Amino acid sequence: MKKKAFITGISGQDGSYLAELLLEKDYDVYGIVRRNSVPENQSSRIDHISELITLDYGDLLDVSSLERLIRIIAPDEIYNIAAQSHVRVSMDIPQFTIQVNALGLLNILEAYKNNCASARFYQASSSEMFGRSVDEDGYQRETTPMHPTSPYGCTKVFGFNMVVHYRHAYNLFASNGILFNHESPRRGSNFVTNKVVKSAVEIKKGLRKSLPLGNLDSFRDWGHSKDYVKAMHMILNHTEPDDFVCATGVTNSVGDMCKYVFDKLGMNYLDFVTQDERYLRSEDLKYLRGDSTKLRKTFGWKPEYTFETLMDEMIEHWLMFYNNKTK
Ligand code: NAP
Ligand code: G4F
Repeated sequence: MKKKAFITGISGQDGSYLAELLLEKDYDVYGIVRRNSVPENQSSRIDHISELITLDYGDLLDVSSLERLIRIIAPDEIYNIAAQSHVRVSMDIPQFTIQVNALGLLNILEAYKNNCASARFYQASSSEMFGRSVDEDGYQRETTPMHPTSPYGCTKVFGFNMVVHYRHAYNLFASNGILFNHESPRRGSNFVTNKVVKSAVEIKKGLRKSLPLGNLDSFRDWGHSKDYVKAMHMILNHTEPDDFVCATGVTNSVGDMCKYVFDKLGMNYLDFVTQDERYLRSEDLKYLRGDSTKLRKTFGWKPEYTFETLMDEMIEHWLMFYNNKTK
């Protein structure tokens, strides 16, 4: 019998790559999408697999939809990938972020416990939970204390702890992937990597003159979403429920990333990048570098993409996009 996977956030960056991976592994893939007045706007990442997956309307804030679908589908694996995932936006809409990421997580945990407790449950936890903490050797790992610096980070700490609590209290196979930043051509264009790459290509094509950014001095450990969804599947197919950091171990500043991208396009980023306080955060997380030794030792996971090949793929994507547009 084919395994059944239920994915919240299937229309997002990770959800779309995860759905592709699970189809390759011969799963029946189910997912929820929120009602949107322009459905085309939210299905662009999964249009190419729409005939192969089963989509229903659902929302983390609507317990009835979660209960009903989990009961009817009876999935083997539940991936809770959905979230209000933008850290800066969580400072503008903190209550909404907490409702979706914290109460929404509780809604789906309850729907899982009450309707399909023999399934396995994955929670999309985040390196943003570490916030101000860095271990003495300059890395964050499973044992690093959590001191989040945003409403988003606080919701993810809540979600992480609830998953651990439900695992112990109700004997559930519920696991956390603590994923560091991961990107791709499917990344929302208001996250810094895709914003920089898309804008740099637009500048190269004469479509814009400058690139306003916020803090250029923060460091992130950037990997590729395709590598990270493989880790999600490994974590859920382990012999026991557990929590794992997934990261490349390499960190670069936003300024380093701008330099790499503009250099690749034959430009000097200092000629185009400006600082705009609209993109500064009231508190920014300054430094992330993950130690994923536990994941690597347990499953043999290692990323196929480097920072450079990730950026190259994103640059290639936007070059092709604008080349096709002007044909
Ligand atoms: P994303 O591209 O923003 O996708 C988020 C998905 O969640 C979208 O499909 C979105 O649907 C859906 N969603 C939002 N609110 C929902 C709700 N109330 N009910 C149902 N669905 C809802 O995010 P991502 O980069 O793929 O990240 C996936 C998950 O990993 C998120 O939980 C994020 O917080 C976490 N994470 C991401 C990273 C990273 O670097 N990418 C790192 C660590 C953890 P709409 O399109 O309708 O909004
Ligand atoms: O690309 P970002 O918005 O990602 P951020 O805040 O690190 O969050 C992402 O990674 C988390 C994992 O650690 C996920 F949990 C979360 O869901 C999301 O996927 O910003 C990265 C850095 C920040 O320091 C920000 O201040 O880039 C800096 N930055 C500078 N200028 C900017 C900009 N970020 C954005 N989005 N836009 C700017 O103009």
